[in-house]
Amino acid sequence: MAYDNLRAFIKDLQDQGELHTIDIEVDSYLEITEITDRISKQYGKALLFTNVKNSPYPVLINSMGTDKRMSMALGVQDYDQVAEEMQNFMDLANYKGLWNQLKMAPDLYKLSKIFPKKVTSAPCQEVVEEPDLTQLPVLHCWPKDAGPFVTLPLVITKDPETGQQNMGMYRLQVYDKNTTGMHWHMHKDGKEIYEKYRKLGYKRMPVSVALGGDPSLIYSATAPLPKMIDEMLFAGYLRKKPIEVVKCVTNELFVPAEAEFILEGYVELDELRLEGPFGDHTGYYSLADMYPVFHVEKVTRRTSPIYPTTIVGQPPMEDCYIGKATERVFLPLMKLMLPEIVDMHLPFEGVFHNCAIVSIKKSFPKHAQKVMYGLWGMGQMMYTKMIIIVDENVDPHDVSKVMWKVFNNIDPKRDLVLTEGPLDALDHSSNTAYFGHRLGIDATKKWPNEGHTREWPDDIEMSDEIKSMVEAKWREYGFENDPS
Ligand SMILES: Cc1cc2nc3c(=O)[nH]c(=O)nc-3n(C[C@H](O)[C@H](O)[C@H](O)COP(=O)(O)O)c2cc1C
Ligand SMILES: [Mn+2]
Repeated sequence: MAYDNLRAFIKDLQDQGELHTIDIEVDSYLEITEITDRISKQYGKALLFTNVKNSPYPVLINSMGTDKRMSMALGVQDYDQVAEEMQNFMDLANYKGLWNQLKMAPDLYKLSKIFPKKVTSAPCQEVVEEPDLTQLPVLHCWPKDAGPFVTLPLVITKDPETGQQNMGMYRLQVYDKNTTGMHWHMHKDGKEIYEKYRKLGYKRMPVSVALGGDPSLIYSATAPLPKMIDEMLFAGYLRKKPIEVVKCVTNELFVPAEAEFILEGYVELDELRLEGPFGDHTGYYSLADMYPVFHVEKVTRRTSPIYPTTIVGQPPMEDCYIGKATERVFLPLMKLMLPEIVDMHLPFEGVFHNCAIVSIKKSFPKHAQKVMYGLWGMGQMMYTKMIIIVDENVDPHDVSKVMWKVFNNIDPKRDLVLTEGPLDALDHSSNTAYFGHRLGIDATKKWPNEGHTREWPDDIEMSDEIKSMVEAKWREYGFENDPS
């Protein structure tokens, strides 16, 4: 089921017993973080704070903080439902040229049903006002943060050459009433578009930021989509209904009509300012660095808007589930390019880009190495610091099993691959920002034609016959639980 907007999602969370409302006064300085962190670690409910000190607006947090709520946000029972349809979407979104258009005529009809739909009046423009970001209940998340940060923003930009919009989630450090940092990392689409404006000689680029909207739209801003795909189109696909968009009051960008707040403005192309530190999803503070500045010219909003946010820190937290959705939704695409992949697991502790465990159908010597290099060449997988490859009979989600294979199956000199290449901007371990060393671990069974001349022992496993016999007699042995 698609939600029209954030409040429809909140209502459903409430109806399903997934929302806890807190009406006593709370402070956006650290207190909301401490409450939410505890609830996250207990795998608890979404939280709605209705009475936040020094702000007229309520705060919604942890709304996608379990697999159940993340699935609700995507409008599905479980992630696999979305994964199944991913291929169709890529075919659709990638249509090019007349021949393809003709070939895909029936599909284009489908595309027309998910393309963002322009409207002329919108709830997100019920109120148009001068910016005062200090009115928003922006969280100062952690003690050593440089200030308050907007943590769930949908940053909308437009490619100056193709005219296509992009929507990415990049945190905003609030500096004062009308300026924030713009923390798009080096490898992201927002930054690439910024560089295009610079190269073309512009002085500033239009940027608008939406807060709120259908949760599938919020998710889409985080999804590692190929550059040519507008995240709003993807959101339309997820919700099987177009995202309604409205033109901004002060610039040419189209923003989600159902959002709670829109911050309209621009980024100067020759201005940088110190941004951070910020307690980040690695569980560490990301270091202060120079980033562009976002100047807000107008705030438009609903009459009674709700401020959506999240906190990141030591896992598990809400963003882990956003990442888990991405792991599941994008697996079919990876399989398209690397069909030998059976399954993949990005453990929470690896905060997505530090560890990928991948099971493969191994069919030729050094196949594991081929998959590692393939992944390091693929979109945002390029900065996966550690890739562990196991055989297809090992479930990558069973980390204990995986570690058993790693500890026992590897000859370190032969089976470890050390490469140098891009790392995520948040990596603090490398002595150089943005690049460093990555490790591949081939934990598969080694074959004679890979140079392993000794016999490789079998896994110890009981015969099916004895297993069935024992299962059948389980209760006769006096056990009351299931035999599994
Ligand atoms: C809660 C949250 C906060 C994020 N903050 C940032 C950020 O500050 N900077 C950044 O470059 N990416 C950040 N990301 C990751 C990007 O949103 C993600 O890589 C996305 O695919 C970028 O979109 P793009 O490819 O269109 O640039 C964040 C993700 C989440 C879930
Ligand atoms: Mn993008």
